Amino acid sequence: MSASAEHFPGVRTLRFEGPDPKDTLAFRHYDPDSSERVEGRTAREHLRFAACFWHTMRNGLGDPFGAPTALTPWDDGSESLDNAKRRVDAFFEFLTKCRIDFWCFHDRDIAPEGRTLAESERNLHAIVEHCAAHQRAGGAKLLWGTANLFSHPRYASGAATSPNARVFAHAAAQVKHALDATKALGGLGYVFWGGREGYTSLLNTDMPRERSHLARFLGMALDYAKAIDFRGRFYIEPKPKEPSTHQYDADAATCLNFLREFGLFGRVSFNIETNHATLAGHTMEHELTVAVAANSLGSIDANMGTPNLGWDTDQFPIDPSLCARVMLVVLGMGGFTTGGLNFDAKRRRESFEPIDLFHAHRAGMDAFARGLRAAAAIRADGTLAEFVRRHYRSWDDSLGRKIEAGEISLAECERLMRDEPSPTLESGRQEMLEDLILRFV
Ligand code: XUL
Ligand code: CO
Repeated sequence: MSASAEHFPGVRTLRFEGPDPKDTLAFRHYDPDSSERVEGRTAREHLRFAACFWHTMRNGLGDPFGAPTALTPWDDGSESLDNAKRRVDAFFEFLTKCRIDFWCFHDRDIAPEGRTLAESERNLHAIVEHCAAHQRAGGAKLLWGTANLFSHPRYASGAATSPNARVFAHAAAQVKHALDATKALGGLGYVFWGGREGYTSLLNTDMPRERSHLARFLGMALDYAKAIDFRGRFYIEPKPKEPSTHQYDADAATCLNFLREFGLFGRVSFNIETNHATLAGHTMEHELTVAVAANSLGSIDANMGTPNLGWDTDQFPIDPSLCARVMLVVLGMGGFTTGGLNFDAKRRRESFEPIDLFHAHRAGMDAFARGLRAAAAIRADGTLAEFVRRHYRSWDDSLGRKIEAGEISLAECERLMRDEPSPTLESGRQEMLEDLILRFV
């Protein structure tokens, strides 16, 4: 690790000041040093915040109509290894000052791509060593790594699902290197997000063949992880579209079907992202609930979108109500194990100063601390869980139990019900329950 200059001069390590802070950069709700426990863990142990290298260090904040705006005084704009190392230095300084315990990366975010895979691997290796030195010196730990299999023109028609077998092989080699890097950094997980693993037009696409190639690719990665004794957990990160018109990893239910179809169920779990859930026409709670029901929720990409825009705006999750609904599901599954809350989020183009990185992450961290507290209070209060239990109580009677156990036939149902008056329902009380949640947020 180079004895580097300070890249965020004038920014002090963020502190907790409570609800009425003097400093706009102080935590109001998240106290990383508090020993107070909810459901057996401190807020820090529950929330496991991560920042991502790609948006934090590599996103210039350009859009299709305008040039990048982000000010990055530590970055000389070159593809040199020295510049890459300086970005890493700035990133770890940011993580420490922002009190963020974990980080995530794509291979090509942290290290420049070379002319050959061998040269790219050498670059990656050099930067991984540099990151490892920061980690050893007390810096953040690696939540997960991944490979960028979507930016380079060779991946225009997909990577594992490319019509070209040599592109598949190139991508496989890239994943091998990315897995080596993730293992070297002690990564707790590895993500597959299928940006272009899908199609833009079915006219030129052999969908069944592409899906089987994707399964083969995952299987090869799992085999390699075993061979190198990489113990991290594999996650698929579902998303329905963008950049592809249709992605094969569209949503959690689609991915579960895919994993079961190809015998991969139980070996790969999910990294669920809020803005991807809403792009799929679901709520985040829906996606999380589907994943948890299959015992497959690993980690979360924490962000939010602007629903009326309809694309992946990757905004910081600053809505405590949303965070409470997310944390209700996370607490319901007993909390994270290898996963955490990765801010896969970028500042708006207008928030271009380095200090905005701190404002944005701080706001997201405080919103999740509020969400955690609210979710724990909702669970302690018990009204919601009791309502749901009572709503389904007929299933605990003898008829319900027999149906659930498969001990009653269609003909027997007919015999029992034919002369009974039509059953009546009880109210679902949706508005009362929505309001109940708000009481705790
Ligand atoms: C893209 C996205 C990715 C993945 C990692 O929408 O979320 O950044 O998180 O490849
Ligand atoms: Co993501």
